[in-house]
Formats: sequence, C-alpha cells, structure tokens
Amino acid sequence: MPTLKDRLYEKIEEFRPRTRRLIKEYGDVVIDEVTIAQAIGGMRGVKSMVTDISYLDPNEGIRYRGYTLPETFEKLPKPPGAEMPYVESLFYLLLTGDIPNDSEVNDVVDEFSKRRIVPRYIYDVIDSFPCCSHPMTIFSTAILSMHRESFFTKKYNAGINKKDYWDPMFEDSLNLLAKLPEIATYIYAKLYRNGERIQSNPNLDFGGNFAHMMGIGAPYDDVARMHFIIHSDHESGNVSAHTGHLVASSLSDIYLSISAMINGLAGPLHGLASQSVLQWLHELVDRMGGENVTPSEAEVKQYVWETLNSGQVIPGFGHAVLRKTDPRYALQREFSLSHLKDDTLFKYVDILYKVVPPILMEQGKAKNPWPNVDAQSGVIQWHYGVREYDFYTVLFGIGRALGITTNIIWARALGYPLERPKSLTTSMLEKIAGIDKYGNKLSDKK
Ligand code: HAX
Repeated sequence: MPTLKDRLYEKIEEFRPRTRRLIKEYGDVVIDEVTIAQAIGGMRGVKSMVTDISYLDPNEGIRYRGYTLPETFEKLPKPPGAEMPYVESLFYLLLTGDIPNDSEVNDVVDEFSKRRIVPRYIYDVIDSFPCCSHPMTIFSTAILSMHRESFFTKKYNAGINKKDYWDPMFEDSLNLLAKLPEIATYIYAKLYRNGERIQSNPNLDFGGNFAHMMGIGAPYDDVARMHFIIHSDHESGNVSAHTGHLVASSLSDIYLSISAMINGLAGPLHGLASQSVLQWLHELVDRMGGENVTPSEAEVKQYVWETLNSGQVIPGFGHAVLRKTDPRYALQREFSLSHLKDDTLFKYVDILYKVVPPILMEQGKAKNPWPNVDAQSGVIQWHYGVREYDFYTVLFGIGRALGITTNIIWARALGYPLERPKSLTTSMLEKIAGIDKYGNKLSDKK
C-alpha cells in the first residue's frame, strides 16, 4: 500500500504542470484590482493568494478540499465507537485531497505515534518560564526551540534540489504535528496542575491521546477531534495562516514558521477571541448574580450595548470574510445541544445567539453580525473541565497547525517564491486619488 508520502508525491507530480502552465501562458491575466480602502484597510478581500487546501465562501463557510464541514465530518473515517473522525484522516485529506480508507488512516496514526516523543530540552524550556506566562508564549517558544531539529535546514545547508524541498518539509511537519499534543498538555500540567502530567498513550489516536493526557474522559476525546478538525484551516488570508505562509516563503523551516503563526493567532481579534468570549461571558454571569441565575434577554441586551458603547467589540461575533453564521459555530452548537444543553454557560451562549446579531445590525458597523467559531468553542471546554481559558488559544493552535503545515508543504512543492507585495506612501495614494494632503483636487491648482 502506498504511504501518505508516496500518495503526496504522486499528487505533487500531477499538480505541478497546472501551476507552471498558469504562470507561463496566463501569467498576465488580471484577477482583481485594489482600491485605496483595501490598501489602507488590511487588504480586505484582495484576491492575491493561492491555496488548494481550503476555500472560504462568505455565505457557505469553509470547504476543505472541496468538502463542506458537514460533508467532511460525514465522510472521514472515525475511530471505533467515536462520534467524530480521526484528526489524522483530516490531515490526509488536506494533504492529498482524498478521503482516506481505514488502513490509510491507520498508517498516519502510526506515523504520528512513532514521532510523538518530545526532546528533553523542550520540557526544560517550558519549565524555565516564569509563572503567569501566557500559555501561547510558552507554546510558541517551545515550537521555536525545536528549530535545531529541522531536517529541511540540514538538507538545505548540505545542498538540495529545489524540486525536492517539499520532502524534508513533510518530514519536519509530521515530526512537529505529532509532538504538539504532548507539548500542549505538558504546558497545561505545568501551569494549572502543579506539573502533574499524564504520559502519552501510543495506542491512541491524536484526539484520543490528547484527551487522555488532559486527564478527561469521553466524550472529551470527540471534543478534541472536533476542535482540531474545525480549526485546522480557513484558507490563506487569515492572520495565522498568512503569517505561517509568509515566514515559510523565505525558506524558514517549519518550526520557525509555525511558531510565527502561533504568535499571529494569539491576538484578540483572531484566535485569542475564544479566551475573550469566556472572560466576557463570566463578567456577564457575575453581573447577573452567578451561574444559577438565567438572565432575561433584556438584561443581556443591556450588557451587549454597554460593551459596544464603551468602544469594545463583542467577542465571538463578526468575521472578515464570512457573512453568515459560521458553520464551525453551528457544528459545535449541534454538539452542545446533544451533550450539554443544560449547561448554564451554554444557555447564555444561546441567548447571545438570539440577542447579539440584531444589536450589531442596529449599530450598523459590523459587516457580519453573526457568531464565529470562537463564540462557542470555549464553552464546550469549560463544560468538560478545562476552565483555564488562557489555554483555549493553544487548542486552536494545535488544530491550525494541521492546515498551515499542509499549505507550507504544498507551497514548497509548487515552488511558490518569497512573498513580497509592494507598498505605497500616503502621498502616493493622494496623488492617485488626485488630491493634495489637504484634500484639494490637484486639477484645481493653478
Ligand atoms: N463587535 C463590535 N464591533 C464589531 C464587531 C463585533 N463583534 N465586528 C466588527 N465590528 C466593527 C469593527 O470593529 C469595525 O469598527 P470600526 O469601523 O469602528 O473600526 C466595523 O465593525 C467594521 O468591521 P468589519 O469589516 O465588519 O470586520 P473586520 O473585517 O474589520 O474584523 C473581526 C473582523 C473578526 C476582527 C471583527 O468582527 C471582530 O473584532 N470580532 C470580534 C472578535 C472576534 O470574535 N474575533 C474572532 C474572529 C474569528 C477568528 O478569526 N477566529 O480566530
């Protein structure tokens, strides 16, 4: 049976002529134009990146290799007795575009298991952090510290043909991904469990082993699988994906690139929102008099308006691309309705789902008033006992690493070059707009 790497190699060979043809024969075809608002406004909506791993439709949400989230969850193989698919099967899909069969998945499970041992010095790096360090800082540093392990860097320094770059990147990616659950749970144990860690179990799959090392029973293994799968990729333009891609484009290895992507994810407008949602929710719960009190919609509305009127955003709502309820939110909501519908915090989330969108519409600023993935994910973690919400973005980071590593391997395989967009000065923009710095039309000047 061909291994994942064999299959990937076939796919790369098949794909390369398509990219070469587009550059060579159709390189001058225009795909977009850029406005001044886009140049100043974070390049929102500018079509200038390529990825085949996932595509984000504003109304439909994410598709992984052409499959919607419900299709992905339906088609991917699951561990015996599990409700959610193997994380390893998702990785296979992202990397090759194919739904793996059981033996192909088992092969990836074995690969991850073989590569899961974390070098001793990484534990020392984690242990050397002062108390109260944010887990994302520790996570990023632990990953960065493994730069010395990079197979790509060794091969590059020894001299390697460009067309083979993808191969050591694949090896590095698997080596890193396999270790992330262990690194993350060690950070969790150090920060919140007096260093009492649970050793990994090589007989479990990625999600199952993560739940085991967190010390949480079923269905937390399915929660972990669901969480890592829905957070894995969201096309290339989001901050974490773009950061990982950008850093890798200078031929930085996977450790440098994934550490950088983790830093991008750690911002409150991006991955840290899952933590912010829980902080904000608990302020609301406290205000209402504790977990046993169910607030009225009127009370929640007042709290939402107060947040907005104090110049803050409502965490977990809005999106730079999506214009509908995030299917990642919907999927977690479905899980919550069947597993934790009586949870107090879930009831709050349910009320917010009704109350927030009309308020954001009335305020008239947010282009998307609907909830995103982060509005729901922390509440599930809280329910199963992961109550240290600083840790939530680390969970997001493990999932996101699956998509970013895949993107980086393919970028190397297709020879994507150093990324280098062009910037302009404000005066240049004014000149293009036909005005001077005071807003006078240049044509009006004598
Ligand atoms: N609450 C209040 N105001 C909001 C808002 C929200 N949830 N979402 C957008 N707005 C505001 C923006 O702050 C902006 O205001 P200004 O004009 O005063 O600057 C205006 O509406 C227009 O913004 P937008 O075009 O709709 O949204 P952006 O593309 O600029 O930003 C964000 C997208 C996700 C950053 C934004 O919706 C937001 O801040 N949401 C809350 C934080 C959050 O949930 N982040 C996680 C998003 C999902 C994700 O990436 N997870 O990792």
